[in-house]
Amino acid sequence: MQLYHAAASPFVRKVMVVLHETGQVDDVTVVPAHVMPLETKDAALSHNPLGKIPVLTRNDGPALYDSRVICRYLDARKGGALYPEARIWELLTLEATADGIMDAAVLMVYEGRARPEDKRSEAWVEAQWGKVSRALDAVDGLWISHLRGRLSIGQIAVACALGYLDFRHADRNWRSGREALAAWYADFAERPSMQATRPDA
Ligand SMILES: N[C@@H](CCC(=O)N[C@@H](CS)C(=O)NCC(=O)O)C(=O)O
Repeated sequence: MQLYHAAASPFVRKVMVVLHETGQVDDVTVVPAHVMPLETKDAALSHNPLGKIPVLTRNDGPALYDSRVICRYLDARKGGALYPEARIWELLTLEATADGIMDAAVLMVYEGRARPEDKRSEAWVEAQWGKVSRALDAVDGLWISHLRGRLSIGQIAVACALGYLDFRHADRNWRSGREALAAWYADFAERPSMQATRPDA
């Protein structure tokens, strides 16, 4: 299998953490990808018409995207422990919440990098941060109990979202007023799978 990859992408990191946690790192060859909303040439586009990464190519079927599909596929290959049936809808909603944080945080970066300066909107950037902030409050409150206990895709997704906030939006100080979440992340970030996939390493 080949994984279209960029170390800075929190969505790619989710997949990499799942590969580490399920013992499948050696089953995948990493292919560097250079994607941006205005990019039309990267090879990832030949596998994903949306032009986004991660993309996972397989020998026995069509390429898979996006990160939610790839993570579930990889986990299913190893027995499905990251998606326990008893809590499946809650975990998938938690994963969607974390992915939403990543979506908004990535769009904030694109606003500064991909859009010409005179067309950038401060109000739009702040509205994206509003989504991040509300979602963080929900994870720190409503969802915090789901971050405890056995490893799940919900935990991995939240950790990758928080890692991205540290990487790209450290000045926003997401930990402020969210002590429970900050304490949980300090612990989770020590896992070898998280250390091996740090975007700033
Ligand atoms: N929902 C997708 C989102 C993936 C995504 O937005 N990836 C970014 C990199 S972090 C990307 O490929 N951006 C290129 C673009 O938007 O054209 C997933 O979970 O895989």
